[in-house]
Amino acid sequence: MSGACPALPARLRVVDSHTLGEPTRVVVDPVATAWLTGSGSVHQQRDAFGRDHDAIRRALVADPRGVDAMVGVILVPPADPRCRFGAIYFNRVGFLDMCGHATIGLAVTLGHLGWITPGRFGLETPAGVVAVTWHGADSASFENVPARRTARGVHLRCDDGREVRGDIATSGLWFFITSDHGETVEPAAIPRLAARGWAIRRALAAAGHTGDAGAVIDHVVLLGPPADPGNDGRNFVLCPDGAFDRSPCGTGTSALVGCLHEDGRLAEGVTWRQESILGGVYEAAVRREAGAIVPTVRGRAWITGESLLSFAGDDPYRLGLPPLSPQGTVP
Ligand code: PYC
Repeated sequence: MSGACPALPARLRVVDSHTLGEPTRVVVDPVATAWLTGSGSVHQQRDAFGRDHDAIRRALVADPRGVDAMVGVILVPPADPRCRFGAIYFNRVGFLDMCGHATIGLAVTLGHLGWITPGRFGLETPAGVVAVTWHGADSASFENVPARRTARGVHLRCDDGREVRGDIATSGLWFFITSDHGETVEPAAIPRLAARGWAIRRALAAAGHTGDAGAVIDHVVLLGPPADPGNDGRNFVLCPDGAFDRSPCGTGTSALVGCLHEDGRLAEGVTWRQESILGGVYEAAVRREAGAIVPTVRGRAWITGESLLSFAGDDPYRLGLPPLSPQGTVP
């Protein structure tokens, strides 16, 4: 049960936050530098961490120390000279190339610690360079890697009999985005929305749809009208760990505004207010640069704790509980 993991210390400092309800845990303990066995780009360092220390990932964010939907962040030295920090993102089932809510949580955490002052800094992620701005207090934004739609109006026949049409798009992570899902996007429908999301994931896998280089399309965005007429839309986002995003999903909102722009529904520089299933709002916009669509997303995060996690040597769940359900798998 406990497994060996000599690189995991008995105590580890972390700062926790939530971005419109979606939790982030940033490791702020110097011991984490010992985990960095790789060199080169953040992508390469992330792969080396996954190869040599994957047990630490679950120990940090899975039960009993993590909470549902939590994304962890480990800071690494950036290779790109434009960047001040590098970030590795992960959840209880694996790694993420980029994570919008965790980037906002990271900026607010760095500000809270006094490691940055308000302003802009470069962040190297496995997906590429992201320009992050801490606006002070709870507010942060990030200019994401470009948004790209790779397939439009994809038809899927789900194993529950429903047929859906939607787009495959990316902006750091891979998404299937659809309004054609037959559900009401409201909190009372979360179990049905999650079931619909999984049915779509199975249909994507069965039909062989992937992102670049066979990447799994592991996030599903179900769109609906906003609850607040002051906003532009609402979403439910199913994440690969089986949790739904409590925030409107930073990378998902980036991919969405890219599609809206391509469809002529969102002009450059105009703000799109994206509501989450719980009602939290990201403000997003796009600009064009050398043909690419560059999204920016702004949101708010709050510190929820500064903790010293304990990993006692005789704790049978020192490395986290084993996966308890088929979440994160496409049966
Ligand atoms: O905000 O990009 C995001 C995100 C991805 C998964 C959970 N949150």
